Amino acid sequence: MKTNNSNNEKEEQLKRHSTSNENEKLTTNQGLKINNNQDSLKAGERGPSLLEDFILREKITHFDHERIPERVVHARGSGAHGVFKLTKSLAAYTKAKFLTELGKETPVFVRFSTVAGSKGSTDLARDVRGFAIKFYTDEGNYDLVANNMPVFFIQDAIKFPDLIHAVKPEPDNEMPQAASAHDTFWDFISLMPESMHMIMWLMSDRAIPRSLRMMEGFGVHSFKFVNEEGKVHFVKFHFKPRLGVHSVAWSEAQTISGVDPDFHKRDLWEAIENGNYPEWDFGVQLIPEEDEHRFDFDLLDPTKLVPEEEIPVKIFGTLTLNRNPDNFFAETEQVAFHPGHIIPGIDFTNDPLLQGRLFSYTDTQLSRLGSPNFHEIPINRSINTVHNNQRDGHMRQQIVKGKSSYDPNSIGGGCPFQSMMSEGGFATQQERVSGAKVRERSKSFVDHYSQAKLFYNSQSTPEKMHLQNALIFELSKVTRPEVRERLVGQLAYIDMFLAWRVAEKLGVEVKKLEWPNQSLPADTNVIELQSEERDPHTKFSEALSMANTVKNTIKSRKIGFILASGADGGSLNDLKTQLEREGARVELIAPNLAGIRANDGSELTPKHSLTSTGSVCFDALFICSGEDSVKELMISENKHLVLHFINEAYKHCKPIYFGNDTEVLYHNSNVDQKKHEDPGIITWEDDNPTDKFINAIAQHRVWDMEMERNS
Ligand code: HDE
Repeated sequence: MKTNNSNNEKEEQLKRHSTSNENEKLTTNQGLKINNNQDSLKAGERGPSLLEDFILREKITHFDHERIPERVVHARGSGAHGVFKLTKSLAAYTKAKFLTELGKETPVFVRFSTVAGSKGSTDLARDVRGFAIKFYTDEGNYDLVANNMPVFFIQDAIKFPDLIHAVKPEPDNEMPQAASAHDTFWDFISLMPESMHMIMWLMSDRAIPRSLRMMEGFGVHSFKFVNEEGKVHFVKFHFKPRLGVHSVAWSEAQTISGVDPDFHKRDLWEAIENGNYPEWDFGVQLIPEEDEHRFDFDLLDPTKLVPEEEIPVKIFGTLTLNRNPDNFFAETEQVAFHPGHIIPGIDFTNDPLLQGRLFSYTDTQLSRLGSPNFHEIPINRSINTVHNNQRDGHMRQQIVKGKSSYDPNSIGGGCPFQSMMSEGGFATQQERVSGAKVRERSKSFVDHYSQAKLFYNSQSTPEKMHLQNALIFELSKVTRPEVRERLVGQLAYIDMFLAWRVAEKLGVEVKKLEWPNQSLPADTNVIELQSEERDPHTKFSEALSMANTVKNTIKSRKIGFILASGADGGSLNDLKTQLEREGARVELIAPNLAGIRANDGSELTPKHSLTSTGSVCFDALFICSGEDSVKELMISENKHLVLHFINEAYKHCKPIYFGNDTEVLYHNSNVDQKKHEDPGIITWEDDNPTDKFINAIAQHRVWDMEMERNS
């Protein structure tokens, strides 16, 4: 039996397969040393190249085949290694060893992704994010192929190709890339009432995270835990980020897509390089098997969540990402997840979406990685040695000795043997199944709007506004009025005020659609609802709003200091020290990249120039003190760039701290008007400005001031 060394074992395993070219001689793939890598073999120095040139042919052939098909969905991804540590035993619920041995550390590889875009698309697309985790447990690989939203668009796997065809670029003109704002997506959705709960999540700011490190992870489906005694619990998996759940503004997301399309990838990479290891609390919602039918929705329906107020999430472990991959292709691209990779103690439910996924993932690896031996790629290898009678196939790595490759056999002494359950052999949990063979949807899956309403009603006022604006943005890109109108007709089932506001901007009417078995909300008085208060007739769940997330840390936040020569070195260094002590990162932004001499004679090196970055790449700004610095920032060449920087940060509700001597910048920017009411604006006049600045950054954004800031 393996112990806590499995973490090192996985690292060792990967190391065995990795090489470095440092101090090495160049060779062919056959290990032959090459003496000229600059010229091909020719008949005379100006003559034709020769077919004989095996070195040229080997190099070009390999290059020609460098690309493999990208994932049909989730093509754009970022990965990292890490460790899962169990802080509380789940032995009462599951026999999975990595969840029962207290303190046990299990190595993991995590891949985050967007769904719709191609491999080279922007990170900041409005989209669901994949959150796939491979646990290299001592009992075999366990994959939790999760998302950052707890529900899904469809209830049955047979609709998945339709959903994906609708959201992908349209077939005739291959547009738009990595965007749901187009006719085919909304045409499909407008005809799919079951998607509306997920649409609420997709139109919310959850779809434009500030960082992959600031997203929740959800297993989506109900799974089963089975303990040593065979007792079953339904389980929902959760990962809660220690830094809280935070997002960017939509107009910010669009700008980031131009300024830094690798924003999330870079953020994750840099955080890990800097030792700011992303961490999540691992939690579960547990429902005894006998309580399966106690809810007003079906636990097998993947368009429903279990409200945390009803079944609290209990925390049992920590997921930490602490090592960047050595090679993107070998690890992040070749990693192959599959919800069917499970271990004893965990089992599937009959969720019809999950059941379909159990087929899809191995199948897709065959076309993507090209061989049934994809499990032998180092990143996919279990830390247990694999023993079975499978053989051959493209690119087989393992050299299995012996004559027999069948079971039963006597020639090989009967090996390899099956394991009893008591020896860790996997046995599916027995479940009585009976019923007619039907192609039908369960009647218990029919309520499509209650939880969509629950989500919408649980949002704060700024979140509701963002959601509404996202719908207006997306549907304004839809060219067919009948599609827009049909979608508005769906919104009427969720919230009349929302439907009415969206309809108004789209120039369509709110016409209630008639769906079988769906009841419309009682006629709501639109005027009454304009107060934006929670609809008292609907339930709400605090856990669904990002307004209630962690807001007590500025760890790993990026603060831009805007300055020029003559900046006040003393105050700049004091603030920098305090922000860094709290875990934030400070980067200097100046008119150009030449060194800067501060007013105390110290030399400062800017990381960015005003033209090479944008306010969207920072969480907060400090406009540095120093008369000469401010004077230089105000010369005509710089002024519009600095003011644009400040005004854009202001519009996106970021904290801005104006140091001494910066009055002229303050007054020339848009910031002036409502300063006294805005906790995100700190100036030379404030008492304890540093504390106020730190507190404002911890709040992430002053979303409550958005209307004022943009009026
Ligand atoms: Fe996936 N999904 N999916 N999916 N999925 C893939 O597998 C599929 C679904 C998810 O970083 C593919 O290896 C079907 C739900 C993630 O490598 C493919 C259905 C959830 C990733 C596939 C679903 C997910 C994938 C494409 C409906 C959240 C990225 C490449 C029945 C719980 C994994 C691949 C990575 C990837 C099929 C629905 C999450 C084609 C048929 C629900 C995070 O097999």
